[in-house]
Amino acid sequence: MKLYRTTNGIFVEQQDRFYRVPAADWDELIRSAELHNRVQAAASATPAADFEAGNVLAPIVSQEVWAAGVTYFRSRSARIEESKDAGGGDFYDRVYSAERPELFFKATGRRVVGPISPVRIRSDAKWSVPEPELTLLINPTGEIVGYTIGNDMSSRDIEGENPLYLPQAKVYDRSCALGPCILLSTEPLARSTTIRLEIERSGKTVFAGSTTLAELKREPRQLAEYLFRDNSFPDGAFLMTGTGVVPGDGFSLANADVIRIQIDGIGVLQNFVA
Ligand code: DO4
Ligand code: MG
Repeated sequence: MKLYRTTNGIFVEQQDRFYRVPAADWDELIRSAELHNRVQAAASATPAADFEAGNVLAPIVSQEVWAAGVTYFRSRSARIEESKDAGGGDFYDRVYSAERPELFFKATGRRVVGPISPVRIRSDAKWSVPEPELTLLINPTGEIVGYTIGNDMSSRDIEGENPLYLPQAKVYDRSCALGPCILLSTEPLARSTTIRLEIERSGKTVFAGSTTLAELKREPRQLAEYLFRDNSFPDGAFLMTGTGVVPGDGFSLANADVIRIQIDGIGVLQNFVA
């Protein structure tokens, strides 16, 4: 079942049909211990005729967005390279193999955009990339209740200059995209699940790459458990699980680039830079 937040209410998609989901509001539904049962019940009513893809919003209101880093070997290597003048080799390598993951605050709902909307590159960054990431939706009790697609927009020159600049490289207006829906499931996704990134400039593909969850070094459940240690999320939280697709060092995003991220079983999140 895929859950959508739209300008016209909340809908669930099941077997290519859409149904309205009764709820006081998005936060109330996401907080609910009965989320799956309520959505399942909605999907056994009469299908709705008023779902429109153009009305889809980011699936977030009061949830915080956090992110895990250096969870794929590709990210470890890219970070070691970008931060070599700052002595980066050691700490990125150490966090890749440490038991404790790197977790950082990424965004509030206000900084997040949904599908088809513009993401931003920082005005003071010279090297910016999208990061396509499987993103967990975790309920207030710490249980993974669904999955969405995330884009962790990153300013690589700023984080590479000094790791203490990470919050500036990662957190700014429209630095995060989520959507288009929540794939509701408490089961882990298959390790063969593929994450694809395509970047288009003036109608031409300028980067394409992919990875699978088999390359993700950490278990999503373990990442969620670390996030919820001594930390409470009364409205639930999103946790991006890190990138395994990093364009080559010569590539930087430019204005009007189209970013397309596809994850098997969830769909496609498309945004453009503006
Ligand atoms: O350590 C810096 C950020 C890492 C990150 O965002 C990722 O690996 O996806
Ligand atoms: Mg990332």
